[in-house]
Amino acid sequence: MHRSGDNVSSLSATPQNRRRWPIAALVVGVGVVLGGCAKNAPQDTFRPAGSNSQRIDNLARPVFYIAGIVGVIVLSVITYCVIKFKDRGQDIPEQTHGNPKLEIALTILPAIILAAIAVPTVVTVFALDKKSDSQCVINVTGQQWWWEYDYTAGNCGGVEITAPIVTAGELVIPAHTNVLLRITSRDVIHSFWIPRLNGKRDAVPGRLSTLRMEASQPGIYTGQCTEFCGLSHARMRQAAVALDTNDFKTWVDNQLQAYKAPDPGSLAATGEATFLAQCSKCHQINGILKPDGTPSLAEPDLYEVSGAAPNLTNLMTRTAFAGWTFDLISDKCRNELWNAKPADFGALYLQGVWMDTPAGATTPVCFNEANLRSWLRNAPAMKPMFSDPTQLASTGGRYRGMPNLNLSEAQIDQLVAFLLERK
Ligand code: HEC
Ligand SMILES: [Cu+2]
Repeated sequence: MHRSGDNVSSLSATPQNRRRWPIAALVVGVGVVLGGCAKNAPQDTFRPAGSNSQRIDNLARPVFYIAGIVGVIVLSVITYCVIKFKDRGQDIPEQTHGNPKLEIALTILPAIILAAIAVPTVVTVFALDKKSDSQCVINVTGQQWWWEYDYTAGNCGGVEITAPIVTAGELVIPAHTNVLLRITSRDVIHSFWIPRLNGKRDAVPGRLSTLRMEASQPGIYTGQCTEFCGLSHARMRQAAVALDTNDFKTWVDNQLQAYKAPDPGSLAATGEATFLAQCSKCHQINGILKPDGTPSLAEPDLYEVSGAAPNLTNLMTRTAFAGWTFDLISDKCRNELWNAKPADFGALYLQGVWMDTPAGATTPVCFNEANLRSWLRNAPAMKPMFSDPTQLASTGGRYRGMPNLNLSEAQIDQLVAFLLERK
Protein backbone atom coordinates (compact mmCIF):
# COMPACT_ATOMS: atom_id res chain seq x y z
CA MET A 1 0.00 0.00 0.00
CA HIS A 2 1.15 3.55 -0.70
CA ARG A 3 1.94 5.81 2.14
CA SER A 4 -0.65 8.48 1.59
CA GLY A 5 1.76 11.29 2.49
CA ASP A 6 4.05 10.42 -0.43
CA ASN A 7 1.10 10.31 -2.73
CA VAL A 8 -0.24 13.71 -1.81
CA SER A 9 3.09 15.54 -2.04
CA SER A 10 3.97 14.02 -5.39
CA LEU A 11 0.56 15.04 -6.73
CA SER A 12 0.37 18.55 -5.38
CA ALA A 13 3.94 19.39 -6.35
CA THR A 14 3.19 19.69 -10.05
CA PRO A 15 2.49 23.31 -11.06
CA GLN A 16 -0.60 22.23 -12.96
CA ASN A 17 -2.19 20.88 -9.82
CA ARG A 18 -1.33 23.95 -7.86
CA ARG A 19 -3.26 26.04 -10.36
CA ARG A 20 -6.30 23.74 -10.24
CA TRP A 21 -6.82 24.02 -6.51
CA PRO A 22 -8.15 27.59 -6.40
CA ILE A 23 -10.48 26.85 -9.30
CA ALA A 24 -11.86 23.75 -7.58
CA ALA A 25 -12.30 25.72 -4.35
CA LEU A 26 -14.12 28.49 -6.26
CA VAL A 27 -16.48 26.03 -7.96
CA VAL A 28 -17.33 24.31 -4.65
CA GLY A 29 -17.71 27.67 -2.87
CA VAL A 30 -20.00 29.17 -5.51
CA GLY A 31 -21.98 25.91 -5.56
CA VAL A 32 -22.53 26.02 -1.82
CA VAL A 33 -23.57 29.68 -1.92
CA LEU A 34 -25.96 29.21 -4.85
CA GLY A 35 -27.35 26.08 -3.17
CA GLY A 36 -28.88 28.42 -0.61
CA CYS A 37 -30.86 30.19 -3.32
CA ALA A 38 -33.42 27.45 -3.98
CA LYS A 39 -36.62 29.07 -5.11
CA ASN A 40 -39.61 28.87 -2.75
CA ALA A 41 -37.62 27.00 -0.11
CA PRO A 42 -40.07 26.37 2.74
CA GLN A 43 -37.66 27.66 5.40
CA ASP A 44 -36.43 30.74 3.57
CA THR A 45 -36.02 33.65 6.02
CA PHE A 46 -36.13 36.00 3.06
CA ARG A 47 -39.76 35.02 2.36
CA PRO A 48 -41.53 36.51 5.38
CA ALA A 49 -45.15 35.40 5.82
CA GLY A 50 -46.17 37.28 8.96
CA SER A 51 -45.84 40.64 10.66
CA ASN A 52 -42.85 39.84 12.88
CA SER A 53 -40.85 38.10 10.17
CA GLN A 54 -41.67 41.10 7.95
CA ARG A 55 -40.19 43.42 10.60
CA ILE A 56 -37.04 41.30 10.73
CA ASP A 57 -36.85 41.31 6.94
CA ASN A 58 -37.29 45.10 6.77
CA LEU A 59 -34.29 45.44 9.08
CA ALA A 60 -32.10 42.63 7.79
CA ARG A 61 -32.23 43.51 4.11
CA PRO A 62 -30.82 47.07 4.25
CA VAL A 63 -28.18 45.97 6.79
CA PHE A 64 -27.28 43.05 4.55
CA TYR A 65 -26.91 45.38 1.54
CA ILE A 66 -24.81 47.93 3.47
CA ALA A 67 -22.59 45.14 4.84
CA GLY A 68 -22.34 43.71 1.32
CA ILE A 69 -21.20 47.03 -0.16
CA VAL A 70 -18.65 47.54 2.64
CA GLY A 71 -17.46 43.97 2.15
CA VAL A 72 -16.96 44.41 -1.59
CA ILE A 73 -15.02 47.67 -1.06
CA VAL A 74 -12.75 46.18 1.62
CA LEU A 75 -12.06 43.00 -0.34
CA SER A 76 -11.35 44.96 -3.54
CA VAL A 77 -8.82 47.21 -1.76
CA ILE A 78 -7.13 44.20 -0.16
CA THR A 79 -6.95 42.36 -3.50
CA TYR A 80 -5.56 45.47 -5.19
CA CYS A 81 -2.87 45.93 -2.48
CA VAL A 82 -1.90 42.26 -2.45
CA ILE A 83 -1.28 42.29 -6.21
CA LYS A 84 0.15 45.78 -6.56
CA PHE A 85 2.58 45.59 -3.62
CA LYS A 86 3.54 41.95 -3.94
CA ASP A 87 7.18 41.31 -2.92
CA ARG A 88 9.14 41.29 -6.15
CA GLY A 89 12.44 42.02 -4.46
CA GLN A 90 11.87 45.81 -4.60
CA ASP A 91 13.28 48.13 -1.91
CA ILE A 92 11.42 48.48 1.34
CA PRO A 93 9.10 51.53 0.94
CA GLU A 94 9.69 54.76 2.86
CA GLN A 95 8.37 54.31 6.44
CA THR A 96 5.74 56.80 7.62
CA HIS A 97 3.98 57.26 10.94
CA GLY A 98 0.22 57.09 10.45
CA ASN A 99 -2.17 59.30 8.52
CA PRO A 100 -4.38 61.26 10.97
CA LYS A 101 -6.89 62.43 8.35
CA LEU A 102 -7.45 58.93 7.01
CA GLU A 103 -7.61 57.42 10.48
CA ILE A 104 -10.20 59.93 11.72
CA ALA A 105 -12.28 59.44 8.57
CA LEU A 106 -12.16 55.65 8.96
CA THR A 107 -13.28 55.94 12.58
CA ILE A 108 -16.12 58.38 11.96
CA LEU A 109 -17.56 56.64 8.90
CA PRO A 110 -18.17 53.24 10.58
CA ALA A 111 -19.46 55.05 13.68
CA ILE A 112 -22.07 56.83 11.54
CA ILE A 113 -23.05 53.59 9.81
CA LEU A 114 -23.38 51.75 13.14
CA ALA A 115 -25.41 54.59 14.68
CA ALA A 116 -27.71 54.62 11.65
CA ILE A 117 -28.26 50.86 11.92
CA ALA A 118 -28.73 50.99 15.70
CA VAL A 119 -31.88 53.12 15.50
CA PRO A 120 -34.04 50.71 13.42
CA THR A 121 -32.47 47.75 15.24
CA VAL A 122 -33.60 48.94 18.67
CA VAL A 123 -37.03 49.89 17.32
CA THR A 124 -37.40 46.39 15.80
CA VAL A 125 -36.23 44.62 18.96
CA PHE A 126 -38.91 46.38 20.99
CA ALA A 127 -41.58 45.82 18.34
CA LEU A 128 -40.79 42.09 18.24
CA ASP A 129 -41.04 41.91 22.02
CA LYS A 130 -44.55 43.38 22.12
CA LYS A 131 -47.05 41.07 23.82
CA SER A 132 -49.82 43.39 25.03
CA ASP A 133 -51.98 42.89 21.93
CA SER A 134 -51.77 39.09 21.86
CA GLN A 135 -55.04 37.38 20.90
CA CYS A 136 -54.21 33.78 21.77
CA VAL A 137 -51.81 31.99 24.12
CA ILE A 138 -50.33 28.56 23.38
CA ASN A 139 -47.78 26.72 25.54
CA VAL A 140 -44.90 25.13 23.65
CA THR A 141 -42.70 22.51 25.29
CA GLY A 142 -39.60 21.01 23.72
CA GLN A 143 -38.24 17.59 24.59
CA GLN A 144 -36.02 14.95 23.01
CA TRP A 145 -37.02 15.02 20.14
CA TRP A 146 -40.41 16.60 19.50
CA TRP A 147 -42.50 19.65 20.39
CA GLU A 148 -45.70 19.58 22.40
CA TYR A 149 -48.33 22.33 22.10
CA ASP A 150 -51.02 22.86 24.66
CA TYR A 151 -53.85 25.29 24.20
CA THR A 152 -55.25 26.61 27.43
CA ALA A 153 -59.00 27.02 27.64
CA GLY A 154 -60.03 30.52 26.64
CA ASN A 155 -60.36 32.75 23.61
CA CYS A 156 -57.98 32.24 20.72
CA GLY A 157 -58.36 34.73 17.89
CA GLY A 158 -62.14 34.91 18.36
CA VAL A 159 -62.60 31.16 18.79
CA GLU A 160 -63.63 29.90 22.22
CA ILE A 161 -61.54 26.91 23.36
CA THR A 162 -63.66 25.26 26.04
CA ALA A 163 -61.16 22.64 27.29
CA PRO A 164 -57.40 22.24 27.00
CA ILE A 165 -56.07 20.76 23.73
CA VAL A 166 -52.73 18.93 23.63
CA THR A 167 -51.04 18.10 20.35
CA ALA A 168 -47.55 17.46 18.97
CA GLY A 169 -45.29 18.58 16.13
CA GLU A 170 -47.86 20.56 14.17
CA LEU A 171 -48.92 23.87 15.71
CA VAL A 172 -52.33 24.93 14.41
CA ILE A 173 -53.02 28.66 14.72
CA PRO A 174 -55.64 31.07 13.47
CA ALA A 175 -54.29 33.26 10.63
CA HIS A 176 -54.24 37.08 10.97
CA THR A 177 -53.97 36.60 14.75
CA ASN A 178 -51.24 37.59 17.20
CA VAL A 179 -50.41 34.29 18.85
CA LEU A 180 -48.23 34.34 21.94
CA LEU A 181 -46.14 31.21 22.40
CA ARG A 182 -44.89 30.46 25.92
CA ILE A 183 -41.88 28.27 25.34
CA THR A 184 -40.03 25.96 27.72
CA SER A 185 -38.34 22.54 27.80
CA ARG A 186 -38.67 19.33 29.81
CA ASP A 187 -35.08 18.15 29.41
CA VAL A 188 -32.27 19.94 27.56
CA ILE A 189 -32.15 23.26 25.71
CA HIS A 190 -33.98 23.31 22.37
CA SER A 191 -34.79 26.23 20.11
CA PHE A 192 -38.09 26.91 18.37
CA TRP A 193 -37.89 28.40 14.91
CA ILE A 194 -40.39 28.86 12.08
CA PRO A 195 -38.26 31.04 9.78
CA ARG A 196 -41.12 32.46 7.71
CA LEU A 197 -43.02 33.62 10.81
CA ASN A 198 -40.44 34.89 13.30
CA GLY A 199 -36.90 34.53 14.64
CA LYS A 200 -35.74 31.80 17.01
CA ARG A 201 -36.44 31.39 20.70
CA ASP A 202 -34.55 29.02 22.97
CA ALA A 203 -36.57 26.55 25.02
CA VAL A 204 -34.75 26.36 28.36
CA PRO A 205 -35.72 23.95 31.17
CA GLY A 206 -37.15 25.82 34.17
CA ARG A 207 -37.62 29.03 32.20
CA LEU A 208 -40.48 30.51 30.24
CA SER A 209 -39.65 32.49 27.09
CA THR A 210 -42.19 34.13 24.86
CA LEU A 211 -42.38 34.43 21.10
CA ARG A 212 -45.07 36.17 19.09
CA MET A 213 -46.30 34.74 15.85
CA GLU A 214 -48.74 35.96 13.25
CA ALA A 215 -49.34 34.38 9.85
CA SER A 216 -50.86 36.71 7.29
CA GLN A 217 -52.26 33.88 5.15
CA PRO A 218 -53.53 30.35 5.68
CA GLY A 219 -50.82 27.83 4.86
CA ILE A 220 -48.15 25.57 6.24
CA TYR A 221 -44.90 27.01 7.60
CA THR A 222 -42.11 24.64 8.57
CA GLY A 223 -39.13 24.86 10.86
CA GLN A 224 -36.76 22.84 12.97
CA CYS A 225 -35.11 22.77 16.36
CA THR A 226 -32.05 24.99 16.12
CA GLU A 227 -30.22 24.19 19.34
CA PHE A 228 -28.25 20.95 19.29
CA CYS A 229 -30.21 18.70 21.66
CA GLY A 230 -28.65 15.25 21.31
CA LEU A 231 -29.00 12.14 19.18
CA SER A 232 -31.99 13.00 17.00
CA HIS A 233 -31.68 16.78 16.98
CA ALA A 234 -31.73 16.67 13.16
CA ARG A 235 -35.09 14.88 13.34
CA MET A 236 -36.74 17.40 15.62
CA ARG A 237 -38.81 19.41 13.22
CA GLN A 238 -41.98 21.43 13.55
CA ALA A 239 -44.62 23.21 11.51
CA ALA A 240 -47.14 25.95 12.06
CA VAL A 241 -50.41 25.56 10.19
CA ALA A 242 -52.42 28.76 9.85
CA LEU A 243 -56.18 28.51 9.22
CA ASP A 244 -58.91 31.09 8.65
CA THR A 245 -61.02 31.71 11.74
CA ASN A 246 -63.86 29.43 10.56
CA ASP A 247 -61.52 26.57 9.71
CA PHE A 248 -59.69 27.07 13.00
CA LYS A 249 -62.99 26.79 14.84
CA THR A 250 -63.73 23.55 12.99
CA TRP A 251 -60.30 22.25 13.98
CA VAL A 252 -60.85 23.18 17.65
CA ASP A 253 -64.33 21.61 17.78
CA ASN A 254 -62.93 18.47 16.19
CA GLN A 255 -60.07 18.19 18.71
CA LEU A 256 -62.57 18.46 21.55
CA GLN A 257 -64.99 15.82 20.31
CA ALA A 258 -65.72 13.14 22.88
CA TYR A 259 -63.85 9.85 22.53
CA LYS A 260 -65.64 7.40 20.26
CA ALA A 261 -64.84 3.76 21.03
CA PRO A 262 -64.43 1.47 18.00
CA ASP A 263 -67.37 -0.75 16.98
CA PRO A 264 -67.36 -3.87 19.17
CA GLY A 265 -65.87 -6.86 17.39
CA SER A 266 -64.03 -4.74 14.78
CA LEU A 267 -60.30 -4.86 14.08
CA ALA A 268 -60.06 -1.37 15.58
CA ALA A 269 -61.65 -2.65 18.79
CA THR A 270 -58.90 -5.26 19.12
CA GLY A 271 -56.50 -2.39 18.41
CA GLU A 272 -57.96 -0.45 21.30
CA ALA A 273 -57.20 -3.37 23.63
CA THR A 274 -53.68 -3.64 22.22
CA PHE A 275 -53.21 0.08 22.68
CA LEU A 276 -54.29 -0.15 26.32
CA ALA A 277 -51.87 -3.02 26.88
CA GLN A 278 -48.84 -1.70 25.00
CA CYS A 279 -49.02 2.04 24.52
CA SER A 280 -51.25 3.75 27.07
CA LYS A 281 -48.64 3.75 29.81
CA CYS A 282 -46.79 6.43 27.79
CA HIS A 283 -49.38 7.86 25.37
CA GLN A 284 -52.59 9.58 26.43
CA ILE A 285 -55.76 9.28 24.36
CA ASN A 286 -58.33 11.49 26.01
CA GLY A 287 -61.49 9.70 27.06
CA ILE A 288 -60.28 6.15 26.47
CA LEU A 289 -61.47 3.70 29.17
CA LYS A 290 -59.76 0.68 30.67
CA PRO A 291 -61.61 -2.66 30.46
CA ASP A 292 -62.92 -2.02 33.99
CA GLY A 293 -64.57 1.19 32.77
CA THR A 294 -62.25 3.64 34.55
CA PRO A 295 -60.30 6.30 32.58
CA SER A 296 -56.88 5.22 31.31
CA LEU A 297 -54.27 7.81 32.28
CA ALA A 298 -50.76 7.71 30.81
CA GLU A 299 -47.78 7.86 33.18
CA PRO A 300 -44.95 8.85 30.86
CA ASP A 301 -43.02 10.30 33.81
CA LEU A 302 -42.26 6.71 34.85
CA TYR A 303 -40.80 5.77 31.47
CA GLU A 304 -39.42 8.91 29.81
CA VAL A 305 -36.61 11.24 30.90
CA SER A 306 -38.73 14.18 29.72
CA GLY A 307 -41.78 12.76 31.47
CA ALA A 308 -43.90 13.07 28.35
CA ALA A 309 -44.94 11.32 25.13
CA PRO A 310 -47.11 12.76 22.31
CA ASN A 311 -50.86 12.86 22.94
CA LEU A 312 -52.46 10.62 20.32
CA THR A 313 -56.13 11.64 20.79
CA ASN A 314 -56.30 13.17 17.30
CA LEU A 315 -53.20 11.68 15.68
CA MET A 316 -54.82 11.51 12.25
CA THR A 317 -55.44 15.25 12.13
CA ARG A 318 -51.65 15.79 11.78
CA THR A 319 -49.80 15.54 8.49
CA ALA A 320 -46.50 14.31 9.97
CA PHE A 321 -45.31 12.61 13.16
CA ALA A 322 -42.32 11.84 15.41
CA GLY A 323 -40.81 15.28 15.58
CA TRP A 324 -42.74 16.13 12.41
CA THR A 325 -40.13 14.11 10.51
CA PHE A 326 -42.24 11.40 8.84
CA ASP A 327 -45.24 12.09 6.67
CA LEU A 328 -48.60 10.78 7.74
CA ILE A 329 -49.94 11.71 4.30
CA SER A 330 -48.62 10.50 0.93
CA ASP A 331 -46.12 12.53 -1.10
CA LYS A 332 -48.74 13.33 -3.73
CA CYS A 333 -51.21 14.67 -1.17
CA ARG A 334 -48.50 16.58 0.68
CA ASN A 335 -47.58 18.36 -2.55
CA GLU A 336 -51.23 19.09 -3.21
CA LEU A 337 -51.62 20.56 0.28
CA TRP A 338 -48.40 22.56 0.25
CA ASN A 339 -49.18 24.04 -3.16
CA ALA A 340 -52.81 24.83 -2.38
CA LYS A 341 -53.91 28.46 -2.77
CA PRO A 342 -54.48 30.15 0.61
CA ALA A 343 -58.23 30.17 -0.06
CA ASP A 344 -58.34 26.39 -0.60
CA PHE A 345 -55.77 25.40 1.99
CA GLY A 346 -57.97 25.14 5.10
CA ALA A 347 -60.60 22.85 3.57
CA LEU A 348 -57.90 20.49 2.28
CA TYR A 349 -55.99 20.49 5.55
CA LEU A 350 -59.08 19.65 7.60
CA GLN A 351 -59.61 16.53 5.46
CA GLY A 352 -56.12 15.30 6.33
CA VAL A 353 -55.53 11.70 5.30
CA TRP A 354 -59.08 11.68 3.85
CA MET A 355 -58.14 14.26 1.17
CA ASP A 356 -59.12 13.15 -2.35
CA THR A 357 -61.07 10.17 -0.96
CA PRO A 358 -64.33 9.54 -2.83
CA ALA A 359 -67.47 9.90 -0.69
CA GLY A 360 -68.47 6.60 0.88
CA ALA A 361 -65.01 5.00 0.55
CA THR A 362 -63.71 3.53 3.79
CA THR A 363 -59.95 3.69 3.18
CA PRO A 364 -58.34 7.14 3.13
CA VAL A 365 -56.53 7.80 -0.14
CA CYS A 366 -53.86 10.07 1.35
CA PHE A 367 -52.85 7.93 4.33
CA ASN A 368 -49.13 7.11 4.40
CA GLU A 369 -49.69 3.75 6.00
CA ALA A 370 -46.17 2.51 5.26
CA ASN A 371 -44.62 5.19 7.46
CA LEU A 372 -46.90 4.54 10.43
CA ARG A 373 -46.44 0.78 10.16
CA SER A 374 -42.68 1.05 10.03
CA TRP A 375 -42.78 3.32 13.11
CA LEU A 376 -44.81 0.75 15.04
CA ARG A 377 -42.61 -2.09 13.81
CA ASN A 378 -39.40 -0.52 15.11
CA ALA A 379 -39.42 3.18 16.00
CA PRO A 380 -35.70 3.51 16.92
CA ALA A 381 -34.76 2.07 13.50
CA MET A 382 -36.54 5.01 11.87
CA LYS A 383 -35.33 7.69 14.24
CA PRO A 384 -32.27 7.15 16.45
CA MET A 385 -33.38 7.28 20.09
CA PHE A 386 -31.91 6.42 23.45
CA SER A 387 -33.93 3.24 23.90
CA ASP A 388 -31.44 0.43 24.39
CA PRO A 389 -32.45 -1.15 27.73
CA THR A 390 -28.83 -2.10 28.50
CA GLN A 391 -27.81 1.57 28.43
CA LEU A 392 -30.53 3.04 30.58
CA ALA A 393 -28.76 2.86 33.96
CA SER A 394 -27.71 6.53 33.72
CA THR A 395 -31.32 7.62 33.24
CA GLY A 396 -32.84 5.47 35.97
CA GLY A 397 -34.19 3.05 33.38
CA ARG A 398 -36.08 5.76 31.52
CA TYR A 399 -36.01 6.27 27.76
CA ARG A 400 -35.34 9.23 25.57
CA GLY A 401 -37.79 8.43 22.80
CA MET A 402 -39.91 5.42 21.92
CA PRO A 403 -38.54 1.88 22.30
CA ASN A 404 -38.99 -1.01 19.90
CA LEU A 405 -41.99 -2.88 21.32
CA ASN A 406 -41.49 -6.02 19.18
CA LEU A 407 -45.11 -5.98 18.02
CA SER A 408 -46.39 -8.70 15.70
CA GLU A 409 -47.73 -7.76 12.24
CA ALA A 410 -51.19 -8.72 13.49
CA GLN A 411 -50.88 -6.26 16.38
CA ILE A 412 -49.71 -3.57 13.95
CA ASP A 413 -52.80 -4.21 11.77
CA GLN A 414 -55.02 -3.73 14.82
CA LEU A 415 -53.22 -0.59 16.00
CA VAL A 416 -53.34 1.02 12.55
CA ALA A 417 -57.09 0.36 12.32
CA PHE A 418 -57.56 1.84 15.79
CA LEU A 419 -55.33 4.89 15.20
CA LEU A 420 -57.06 5.63 11.87
CA GLU A 421 -60.18 6.44 13.90
CA ARG A 422 -58.28 9.03 16.00
CA LYS A 423 -59.26 11.88 13.68
C1 HEC B 1 -41.98 4.04 26.75
C2 HEC B 1 -42.94 4.99 26.25
C3 HEC B 1 -43.66 4.71 24.97
C4 HEC B 1 -44.43 3.62 24.64
C5 HEC B 1 -44.69 2.38 25.48
C6 HEC B 1 -44.96 3.88 23.33
N1 HEC B 1 -44.52 5.08 22.86
FE1 HEC B 1 -45.03 5.94 21.11
N2 HEC B 1 -43.79 7.50 21.49
C7 HEC B 1 -43.06 7.67 22.66
C8 HEC B 1 -42.29 8.87 22.56
C9 HEC B 1 -41.35 9.43 23.59
C10 HEC B 1 -42.55 9.40 21.28
C11 HEC B 1 -41.94 10.66 20.65
C12 HEC B 1 -40.75 10.24 19.85
C13 HEC B 1 -40.16 11.35 19.05
O1 HEC B 1 -40.87 11.98 18.26
O2 HEC B 1 -38.95 11.60 19.17
C14 HEC B 1 -43.53 8.52 20.66
C15 HEC B 1 -44.10 8.77 19.41
C16 HEC B 1 -45.16 8.04 18.90
C17 HEC B 1 -45.93 8.42 17.73
C18 HEC B 1 -45.75 9.69 16.92
C19 HEC B 1 -46.71 10.74 17.50
C20 HEC B 1 -46.53 12.14 16.96
O3 HEC B 1 -47.54 12.82 16.73
O4 HEC B 1 -45.40 12.58 16.77
C21 HEC B 1 -46.87 7.46 17.54
C22 HEC B 1 -47.92 7.41 16.45
C23 HEC B 1 -46.68 6.48 18.59
N3 HEC B 1 -45.63 6.85 19.39
C24 HEC B 1 -47.46 5.35 18.73
C25 HEC B 1 -47.28 4.41 19.74
C26 HEC B 1 -48.04 3.20 19.84
C27 HEC B 1 -49.18 2.81 18.92
C28 HEC B 1 -47.56 2.54 20.93
C29 HEC B 1 -47.99 1.17 21.44
C30 HEC B 1 -47.79 0.10 20.53
C31 HEC B 1 -46.51 3.35 21.51
N4 HEC B 1 -46.36 4.46 20.76
C32 HEC B 1 -45.81 3.00 22.65
C33 HEC B 1 -43.08 6.84 23.76
C34 HEC B 1 -43.72 5.63 23.84
CU1 LIG C 1 -34.26 20.03 20.06
